[in-house]
Amino acid sequence: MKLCRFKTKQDEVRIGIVAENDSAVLDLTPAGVSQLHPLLEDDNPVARLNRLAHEKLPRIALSEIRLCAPLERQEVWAAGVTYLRSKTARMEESDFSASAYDKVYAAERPELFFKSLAEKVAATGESVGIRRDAKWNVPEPELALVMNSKEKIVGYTIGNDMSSRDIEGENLLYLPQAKIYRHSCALGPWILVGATEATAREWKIKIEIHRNGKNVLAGEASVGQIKRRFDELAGYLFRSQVFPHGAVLLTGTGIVPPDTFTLQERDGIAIEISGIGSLRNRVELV
Ligand code: DO4
Ligand code: MG
Repeated sequence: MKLCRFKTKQDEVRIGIVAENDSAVLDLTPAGVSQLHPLLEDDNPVARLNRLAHEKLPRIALSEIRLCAPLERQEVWAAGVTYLRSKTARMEESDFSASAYDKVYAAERPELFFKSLAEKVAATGESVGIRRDAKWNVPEPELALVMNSKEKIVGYTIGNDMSSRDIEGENLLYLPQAKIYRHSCALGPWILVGATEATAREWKIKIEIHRNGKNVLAGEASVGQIKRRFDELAGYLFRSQVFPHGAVLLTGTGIVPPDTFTLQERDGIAIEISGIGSLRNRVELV
């Protein structure tokens, strides 16, 4: 079951169930649902959504609405160096930080960092940013876990952890500047509710980057290559911490473009996760 936030032509934000092979949404407003939060906090969100889907609800074509980022007040966090490919790439990027990446990949405690406030997240169709003071900018296509306030993984969405690799490579302490800036995080297009970790681990993550009508980069990874279990990542995120509005956790990237590649203004980024859908953004200079 796919759950979305969308804006009507009158600019009203509503909650919907994505239906008919992703071509329409069922507007949950007449059923009294105006926020994601109560659905994500429900003891059995899948059963609740199945009941709602059987009610007589208005159906709106996807072409008639604008999808919003599928979150409300959740903090967005990210895990790093969860794929072998990410560890290798970061060790090559920086002599200075190489041993830190090597150690964190093997360590019991994962690397977790704050990524974004909910209101700063770009939705599908919106722009993602590359910093004007960076020379080497890349997308990081990642599976995102959607967790409620009780640490339960309720669903999944697609994330882009936009990063400036030259800033990150210069000094590990610059990580927040390499990772957290205007439009550095995109999430969407919606939340897939209820899949198990075993199912999610079968999914493929693909990225394509288009420039002036040409495909300039393509890459693929498998969710199954993530080294750590999802409940392990969630468990560390919630240690000595509370998330009253829930949290979204990006699970790390397994696709690293060649070192000669950097994003340019107006590039189109399409990230697809086989079980979820696709997240599409254009690049702007920020
Ligand atoms: O510490 C660097 C960031 C790692 C990261 O974002 C990733 O592996 O996806
Ligand atoms: Mg990342």
